[in-house]
Amino acid sequence: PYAFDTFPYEIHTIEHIAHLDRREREQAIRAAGYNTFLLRSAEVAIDLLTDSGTSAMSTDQWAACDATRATTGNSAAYQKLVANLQDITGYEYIIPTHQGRAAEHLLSSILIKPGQLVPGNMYFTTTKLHQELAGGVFADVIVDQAHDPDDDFPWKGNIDLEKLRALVDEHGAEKIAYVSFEHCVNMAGGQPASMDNMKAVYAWCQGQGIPLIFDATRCVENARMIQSRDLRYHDVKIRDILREMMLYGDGCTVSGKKDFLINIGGIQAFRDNADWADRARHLLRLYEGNVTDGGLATADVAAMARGVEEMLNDRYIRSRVAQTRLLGQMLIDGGVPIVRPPGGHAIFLNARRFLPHIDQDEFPSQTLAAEIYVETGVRTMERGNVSKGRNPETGENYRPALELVRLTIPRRVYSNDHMRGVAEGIIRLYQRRDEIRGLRFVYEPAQLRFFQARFE
Ligand code: PM9
Repeated sequence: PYAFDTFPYEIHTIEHIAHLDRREREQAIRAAGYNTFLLRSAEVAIDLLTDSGTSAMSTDQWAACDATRATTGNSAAYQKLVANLQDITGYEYIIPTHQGRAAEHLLSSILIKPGQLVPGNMYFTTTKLHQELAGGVFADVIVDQAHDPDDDFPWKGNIDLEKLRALVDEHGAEKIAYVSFEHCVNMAGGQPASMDNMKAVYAWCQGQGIPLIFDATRCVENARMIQSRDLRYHDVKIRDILREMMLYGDGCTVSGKKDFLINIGGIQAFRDNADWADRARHLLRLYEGNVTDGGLATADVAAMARGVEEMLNDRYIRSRVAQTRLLGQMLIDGGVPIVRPPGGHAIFLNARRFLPHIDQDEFPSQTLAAEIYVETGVRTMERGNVSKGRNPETGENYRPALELVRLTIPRRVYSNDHMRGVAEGIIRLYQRRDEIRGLRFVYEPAQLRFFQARFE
């Protein structure tokens, strides 16, 4: 039967975008130290830096913001947020935080004893840093396919249970703080985990007495991938898929700035461990704000309470993931090397294949992000060895297998016409790729260097 299948919303307010000429863009990127993070937003035509905090909110969300009274007390917005998320996740303890890394700080402080290992399906920058600050050591247990940009395996976010077993055999279960399981793994290219993998890993962890905590930042996109790629779930609602996914964990951290369709906010949640929840609330009070707002204004809590309802709209999430796939397909058709298959929130260019003549010591991903800006006015993000940093023991730059540039699509912001413009510009750049030269540091911060680093 015919199904009406367009974006399930219309545009309410518009914002004009910049139009700088090429010479102005060259000046802007030089002034920004060839770091796209340091460009001024007014200099950017289409902003694909991040999908974090960049969603267009709905009229209902703005109305919910407007209708709240500012209070640090137990607001109606907080009550609604807790009720909604208890229903969606099945978890009892729902604790708002001001964003994802605040939840990571709480979790790492509670669950990690110095010297313990934290196995995870690839690292994320802030997650790994908080694990290390708590004395933990990250161990990568993602499937091998995730490190190969050309492998079309549909579940590149899966944990390799054999790698996890080997780690526990070698060190003992008591040496493992918890398993950190990210949905739609960001650094792997927005690649999902399968339902079977979540179920199997959780069952095994339970047998070993090891907690499993999700990074559910992009849980809805992961649910959509399950709906489209796993035949058994084709006719199952996103809400029900998500509820099943969350069954296979003891809790989660969330950066609400992504799938929750808000500009600021996060969550720390636990299934039923009252002790962890108590300790999280204690730390929250100490470092962030009230336990009913996590340091957020009540209006932001209200926007989150409404956002978690809207994210479950099947038509919305289908169009969201389809838009990302469309951009990926246009680039593939133009011969541009991208991480395959296209992920949920972003398309990742394979900078090693785009710029094979630039050595990793000259930062191919950083270089490509800067060149894309000059060519098109589009802002993208480096996700290669500048993000990965240096090996603390040797001081050398890491040389990760994945040297990527991320084209991250904000939710409900750009049309497919914008995607066409992005693809055309990058295909044009690809055709003159041999002219592109590398970069070197002129300023390198000690931690999370990609945010503030400058190059020439
Ligand atoms: N991700 C992103 O652009 C925002 C800033 S870091 C460059 O992808 C995961 C999977 C994330 C994430 C943020 C955080 C931290 C945790 N987990 O930014 O603190 O992708 O809300 O969340 C960014 P917050």
